[in-house]
Amino acid sequence: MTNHLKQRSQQQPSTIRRASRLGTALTGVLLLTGVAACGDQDSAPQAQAEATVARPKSEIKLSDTAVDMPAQMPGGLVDVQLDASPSTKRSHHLAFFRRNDGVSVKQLEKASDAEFESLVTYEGGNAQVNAGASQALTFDLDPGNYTVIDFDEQQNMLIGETTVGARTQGAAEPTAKGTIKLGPGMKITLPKGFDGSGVWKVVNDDPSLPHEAGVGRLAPNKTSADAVAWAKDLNGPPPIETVGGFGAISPGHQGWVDLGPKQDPGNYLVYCALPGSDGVLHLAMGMATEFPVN
Ligand SMILES: [Cu+2]
Repeated sequence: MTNHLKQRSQQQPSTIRRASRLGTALTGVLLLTGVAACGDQDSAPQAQAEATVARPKSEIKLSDTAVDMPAQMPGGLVDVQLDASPSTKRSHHLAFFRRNDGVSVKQLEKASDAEFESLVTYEGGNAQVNAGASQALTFDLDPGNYTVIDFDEQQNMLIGETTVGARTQGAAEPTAKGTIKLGPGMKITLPKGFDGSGVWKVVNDDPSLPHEAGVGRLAPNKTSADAVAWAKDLNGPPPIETVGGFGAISPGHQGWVDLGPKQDPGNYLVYCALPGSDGVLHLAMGMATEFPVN
């Protein structure tokens, strides 16, 4: 895993590099979630009665030395607040990996690129949090054992561990302005009126691949085609700067991200910079959709 990530970090400028790491690290929670939620709703009266349950909250403190996270987290929908210490000198990009049953932390650390994806479920993550800043996310976590990796720009990793317990039954989904659909295939579908601010739901509709929803600002006079072309060889300055997003999630999974206040006017992209098994970034295969901020 380490080599896999390092390799990408050396190739990619920091903004995309970060998003890609996020994507890789963060994906993976919602397949089971979606299935469970459907099952729960089979009993309509019960589901209605339970819909008043508040979503549980978890806080993760980020510093230069540790990922300070709860040893146990609730399963299902959970609001997660990432708070970066004002004194931290690194950026923080977290990825939540649920280790498949029986997979140890050591196995993950030793895994090759090809092995890694078969050992985990991508459960989501953030794009980047810097010193003194916070990020609000809502995950839909599958119960199990997790390795949470906090990457900085140089691909240094801080590793946290947590155990995710049973799903909170009846917790309501966050109120979102719409849903960003990842896949199927190298396609991102933005909801009508998507403006890159506020709370958005992200779902992975791909049958087999993890995807992320990075949000980036295009450099002046650059287009999504320029970003796609750049992602093919990563030569020269990136035409896009990451401003937020939700990390990688496995097929059938979902999450929510608060993209914050309105961005500066300009042209933006929602993109996925996860690498495929051949190392080619999904972005290079056209996985980006442009939107304006007026
Ligand atoms: Cu993708």
